[in-house]
Amino acid sequence: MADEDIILSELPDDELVLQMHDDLYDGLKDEIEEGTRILLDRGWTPYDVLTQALVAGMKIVGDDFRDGILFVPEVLLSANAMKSGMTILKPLLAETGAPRMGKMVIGTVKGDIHDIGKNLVAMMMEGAGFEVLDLGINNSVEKYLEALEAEQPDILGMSALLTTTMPYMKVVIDTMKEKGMREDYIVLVGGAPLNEEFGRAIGADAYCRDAAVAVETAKQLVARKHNQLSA
Ligand code: B12
Repeated sequence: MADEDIILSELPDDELVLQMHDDLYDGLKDEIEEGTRILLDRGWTPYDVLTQALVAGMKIVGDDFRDGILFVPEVLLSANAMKSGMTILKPLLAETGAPRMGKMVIGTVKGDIHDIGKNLVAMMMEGAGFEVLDLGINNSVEKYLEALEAEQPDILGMSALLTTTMPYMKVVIDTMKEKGMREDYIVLVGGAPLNEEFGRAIGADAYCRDAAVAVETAKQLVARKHNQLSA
């Protein structure tokens, strides 16, 4: 069947999700927005739409980019389609009425323009009751430190998607140590090429493999920090 013959609203859930993976792959923004709204209307939780339709679809894009089947212009279209779906979900994820849990400053490191994962972490943290200040992409150590001093958050989150930019996280942490401010903040790091060992080696408090783990880890570490302060 040709694409134009497909009526998204007539597909059962499982086929619609597969179709959304295809549409994300093809960078079809309008279709992704429509599919996102249909799943929500059918009673899907925003989190399930995000993980099963959007993040799972982006995984396929990522695999084919890695294998040289897709190239930057195509992946940019997919990323834009993903972002338009995320824009619909964002207010819904933030609407949980959770009590204020703490504050986070988050940003992608210098030299790196990937922001989808960072945006997702920011969204999920907001949904879990954290106040989030998003510094965007390509952040220098000075930008991070300025934001820490101005905002006094509980958590600093850094994202890097390139093996060439992930060492910059250590530059930021080392500078925090030099200035005697490392212990004032919980530092969380994430991004596809990182792992726990790397997180430990650069002196972060934790590496988080995805946004759900980031939320759980943040809650635990903030609770621990508050207990220490009140002890
Ligand atoms: C989309 C994408 C792009 C888009 C980015 C659009 C955008 N606005 O973000 C575009 C097309 C612009 C792009 C460009 C490039 N890309 Co690119 N990109 C990707 C791709 C396909 C998907 C990334 C993504 O969005 N994933 C979906 C999100 C949801 O997952 P995530 O980012 O991993 O985030 C989750 C976790 O990691 C974690 N997390 C992330 N950040 C943080 C932060 C904190 C604090 C915490 C706690 C957790 C956390 O939680 C997130 C949510 O669950 C990846 C492939 C991959 N497998 O990752 C390549 C990939 C990262 N890119 C790659 C490359 C090489 C490039 C380019 C250099 C290509 C080029 N030749 O120009 C440029 C780099 C430009 C630059 N200077 O940054 C390589 C990196 C290889 C390497 N080892 O370094 C990858 C791995 C593809 C590959 N296998 O070749 N890219």
